[in-house]
Amino acid sequence: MKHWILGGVAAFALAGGAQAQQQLVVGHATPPTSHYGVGADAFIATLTELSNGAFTGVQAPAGQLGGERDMIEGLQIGSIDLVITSTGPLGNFVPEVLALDLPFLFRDYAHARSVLDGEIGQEMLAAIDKNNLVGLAWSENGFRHVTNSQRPVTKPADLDGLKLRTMENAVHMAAFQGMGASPTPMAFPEVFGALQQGVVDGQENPITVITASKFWEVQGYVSLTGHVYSPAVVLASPALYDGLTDEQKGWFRQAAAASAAATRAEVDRLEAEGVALMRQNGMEVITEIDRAPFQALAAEAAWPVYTDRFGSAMIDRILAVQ
Ligand code: EAX
Repeated sequence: MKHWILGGVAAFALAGGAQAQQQLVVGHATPPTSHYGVGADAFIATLTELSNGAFTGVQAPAGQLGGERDMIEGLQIGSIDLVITSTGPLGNFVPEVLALDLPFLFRDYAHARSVLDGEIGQEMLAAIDKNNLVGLAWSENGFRHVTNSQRPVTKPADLDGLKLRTMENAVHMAAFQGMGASPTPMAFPEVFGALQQGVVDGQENPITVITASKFWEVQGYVSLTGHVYSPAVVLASPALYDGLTDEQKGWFRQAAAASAAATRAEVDRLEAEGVALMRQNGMEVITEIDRAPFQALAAEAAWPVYTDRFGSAMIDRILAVQ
């Protein structure tokens, strides 16, 4: 009798009387103090607080779990819990999302955030959910700019012949092909080394990523082309998320919203301070760019990659958002 009671008490404690703690891992491709790192920390802190410690977490930064495409695949097979990623490779899994990576589609940050925080953003998260992923919230990477080691880029002809690393994204590759560069798709963890070795001459990324990655060590020029607004998204593995209670799912969504807010605030900070930081570290920053010729070539080459498959209704809806 005594052993049974003892066993019963122990079993009760293990069954949840004493809150079992689960440690999660949040993967992303940029340094731990980057805009994604700040977002990962905010996610973890918020979830830990809301769950009263039932869930804790650590970030796996800087591509420790692989490139963004690898991490998305890890979510699908359940080997990775949570990822903060750009939409770059996501279009290979959720083609509807390619609309968000079209060059020169979003007017500015306010426009992009209005779209993603509204019904279009919700529709895109629902499309993500249909592809063995869970889209928790839209976060942010930022407007992308061209860096290279060869020359200042002020007009499309300056891109001629440049070997330019792009994300593994059909829209981006078509855009740079159209603008005259030679696009090379590559996972982000390989980019710094490829630039250092001269495998590619340049790449394109937001100020957040250029500064966090210290690309000034291997790139002498940055041209503020702002050719693509690069969304980011907080994703969960269905293997993790589907096993949660409704209350716990609410905690994860609140934590994802806090993550996105922290990342956006860091993007705003670096948009204000990043040009000076890049110049202080030796980059020639070309700020005065006539974007019209870039826009004409990029849109003509890249938009059909999306519209041939989905038409232009979504584009028209995005353009109509104030
Ligand atoms: O999401 O691959 C890229 O250029 C991305 O901007 C980077 O991984 C951050």
